[in-house]
Amino acid sequence: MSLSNVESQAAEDIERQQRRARRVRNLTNRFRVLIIGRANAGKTTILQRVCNTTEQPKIFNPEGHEIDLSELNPTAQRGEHDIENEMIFESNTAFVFHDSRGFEAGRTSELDKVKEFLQKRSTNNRLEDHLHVIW
Ligand SMILES: Nc1nc2c(ncn2[C@@H]2O[C@H](COP(=O)(O)OP(=O)(O)O)[C@@H](O)[C@H]2O)c(=O)[nH]1
Ligand SMILES: [Mg+2]
Repeated sequence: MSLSNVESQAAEDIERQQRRARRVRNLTNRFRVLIIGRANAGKTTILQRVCNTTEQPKIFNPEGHEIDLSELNPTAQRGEHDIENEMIFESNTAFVFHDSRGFEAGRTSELDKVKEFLQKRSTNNRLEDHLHVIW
């Protein structure tokens, strides 16, 4: 394939992805993103950029109760990285994020948790509960 072919193929792929993203956004007002990466990789920072904000995210448990991250205790620390929790920036509630610290070599528990999470989300009836992006 020539370079220009590769470029036009890439442009087409982007266009298709954009069309798909628009379709999902028309169907639901909550765009749900799972972000996976090591602690301190810069996940929260990247999500702030996506939402064009510098504010700290708010974290809610699956029952919708806010988790107070100002208490720097082990429970709050865990709360921030529990994949089940929802993370939102108040200035841009169109996005809902889930955070996973990723899979370290030799540890399968985190991977199992993500697999189970994906399985559960994909079989949910409500589109807004589905995951739309895994990053
Ligand atoms: N040098 C540098 N530091 C970054 C970058 N992105 C984030 N950081 C810093 O890395 C630290 C961890 O970032 P954070 O977004 O909290 O990571 P998370 O644990 O993956 O959510 C913070 O002190 C950020 O300011 C980057 O692109 N370059
Ligand atoms: Mg973070």
